[in-house]
Amino acid sequence: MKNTTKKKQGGDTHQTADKAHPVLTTNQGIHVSDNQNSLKAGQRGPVLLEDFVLREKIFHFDHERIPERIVHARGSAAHGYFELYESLSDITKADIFQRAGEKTPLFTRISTVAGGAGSVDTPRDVRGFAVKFYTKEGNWDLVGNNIPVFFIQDAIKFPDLIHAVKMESDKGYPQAASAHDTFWDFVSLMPETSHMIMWAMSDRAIPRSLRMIEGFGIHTFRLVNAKGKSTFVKFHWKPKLGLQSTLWDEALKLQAADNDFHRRDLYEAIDRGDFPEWELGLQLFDQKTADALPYDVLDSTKLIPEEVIPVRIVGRMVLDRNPDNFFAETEQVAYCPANIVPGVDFTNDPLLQGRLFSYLDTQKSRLGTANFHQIPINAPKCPMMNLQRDGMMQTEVPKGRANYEPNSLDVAGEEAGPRECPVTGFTSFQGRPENEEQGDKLRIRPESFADHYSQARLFFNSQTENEQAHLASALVFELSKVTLEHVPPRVIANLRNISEDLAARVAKGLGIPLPAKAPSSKPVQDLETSAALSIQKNMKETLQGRCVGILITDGTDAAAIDKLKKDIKKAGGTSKIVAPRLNGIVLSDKTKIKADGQLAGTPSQLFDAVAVILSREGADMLAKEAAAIQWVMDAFGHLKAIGYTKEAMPLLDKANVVKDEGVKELGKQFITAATKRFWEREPSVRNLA
Ligand code: HDD
Repeated sequence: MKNTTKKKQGGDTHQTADKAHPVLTTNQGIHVSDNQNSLKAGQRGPVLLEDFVLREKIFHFDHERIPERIVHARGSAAHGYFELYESLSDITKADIFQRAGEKTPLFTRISTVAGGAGSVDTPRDVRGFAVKFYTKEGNWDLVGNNIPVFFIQDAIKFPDLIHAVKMESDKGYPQAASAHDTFWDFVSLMPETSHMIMWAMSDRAIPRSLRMIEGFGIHTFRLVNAKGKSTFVKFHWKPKLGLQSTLWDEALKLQAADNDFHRRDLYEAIDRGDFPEWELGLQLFDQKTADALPYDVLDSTKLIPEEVIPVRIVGRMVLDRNPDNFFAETEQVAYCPANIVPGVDFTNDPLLQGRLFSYLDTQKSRLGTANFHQIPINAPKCPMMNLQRDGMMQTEVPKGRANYEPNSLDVAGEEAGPRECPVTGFTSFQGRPENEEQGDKLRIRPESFADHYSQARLFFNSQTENEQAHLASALVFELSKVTLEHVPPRVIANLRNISEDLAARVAKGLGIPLPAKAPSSKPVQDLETSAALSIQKNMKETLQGRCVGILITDGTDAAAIDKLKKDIKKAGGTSKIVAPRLNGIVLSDKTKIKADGQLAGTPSQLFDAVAVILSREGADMLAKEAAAIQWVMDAFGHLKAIGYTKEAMPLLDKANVVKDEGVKELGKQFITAATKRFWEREPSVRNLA
């Protein structure tokens, strides 16, 4: 289906005269004689309406865009597979979890939430993490985020939340940013957002790479085995490259340096065979355990710390193929939390229940037809047949007249169509204890959802000192953009329930008095902290998946570049050469090389660590070049390792680089340093809240 330029059957008639290319045709298959000029009445005459080649081309172009997703409009995706490590047949009958070593194809899309399809990759935002498994029993979509909790508890608040965070409806800005009036107004009035706000203001929301984020299914789901026994489950994706984020100043500068930083990073990694990998982890627990927890497992603003219920690793996801076509695949893919397979089931989480309605509905309008499941990226890879018929853009051609059942057409020798199967068919789990509590119809939040602060406090207290400072500074930044003066005090009044220290730091950062504490409907508990919630405690000291920028210019020592590149490669990293000129850099041995990036367009925030290899003349020259000074200064300010040759010192001095643990002469020590960030440098380069 994909190859629209394929040859017609029956010989060579679809080949151009030079035989090098297939013949260009209209959508009706008519050969096009001239794709450069429209049909005119005479040489300089008007264009003729009868030019069907022109009309078809322009008309098709006019309709190329479809409505973007109302949320998660900007995303990047890849094909891959899931490989199971061990059979889970005792826990679930889902076919995908039966046989160790078996691989299931999948398509994963990672997205920002608030920005439009053309917005940048690196705003402060939650990242969507959606996986479509093409299992033998049909498609299973695990549609999660990179944060294990959500802003709200009930789906009825979702349109309000999204309206508040998206660009303000009168002004049309800000794009892809939560730092504005309406978002914080909403947050300040909705204490249930407290926990998620801690995550969204933490470094989780400014990831270094899509390959270095976790994914979470968020809701409590169920796994059901062949005997009908149910086990609660929370799904986790753990990146093999470890967790890593950027600093806020770095993220801001990345927006200017490369709008497509994450998309490019994912694409290039897969393209060079450096396939991103995540392990699938399960938190499994029974009803008794759920009942004993001090929070409700049906409440999506709560997580279960890994220290309380460990994450059992059961398989891995490898993304090993870029999409062939962005629109056909990444744009048209339609995930839906309601797509589950036998052996997986929902719970009564009211946020999940609302989601089960929303996705199919939005997709019918976004993709314009009830038949969007026929689009190749959405179609299951197992047999699919039913009696649904017709509708816009129907591409199947069902034979016969069996579009209803029961029918007895087979008695007359006709095709009778498919029938239900009680054995393999999906059956809903029976006996949810939550259902037994049912009584009157109520618009109410359960009392067990009422503690909005204890887990927010748990998150804040689980962060390192740096991370807490980043979080406080992020709140100061965001609230500084709020023009409604009554809103920041209300936010801080809520923060006082989470941490008095945090509230005081934010008030000080904004220069306003500490407001009275907001009332809390439940006493706030001091829950045991969880190291798993910190990024810094879970970063991997590695060059794998990381890139070192090497700044050179004319006269740079050729052997030094060569050795450094080899050392980086040996450590599993990649490197890119940056120079003031792209072509014809003349090295010490008079060889000429081409750089990977020109200095002005390749700032150091694009790299995880940097090296500066210069001749003395080169260093003196670059010490007068603002872009070079900024390059080094930013690397230092963003707490990165800096490797240097002695001759490069004039540039480092000009950039005020202080020789600390992260600043090393080129060699082994630099390679080790390049695997880390130097948090201890931060107080010397930045005043944090
Ligand atoms: Fe949603 C898209 C994740 C709550 C309604 N959502 C969407 C995507 C992700 C999530 C990753 C993008 C999928 C893709 O790449 O195409 N959404 C979540 C998570 C939630 C959540 C983790 C809470 C735990 N969402 C949520 C609620 C509603 C929606 C409560 C509505 C009641 N979400 C949508 C949607 C979208 C969507 C409007 C937009 C485009 C689409 O579905 O296909 O239906």
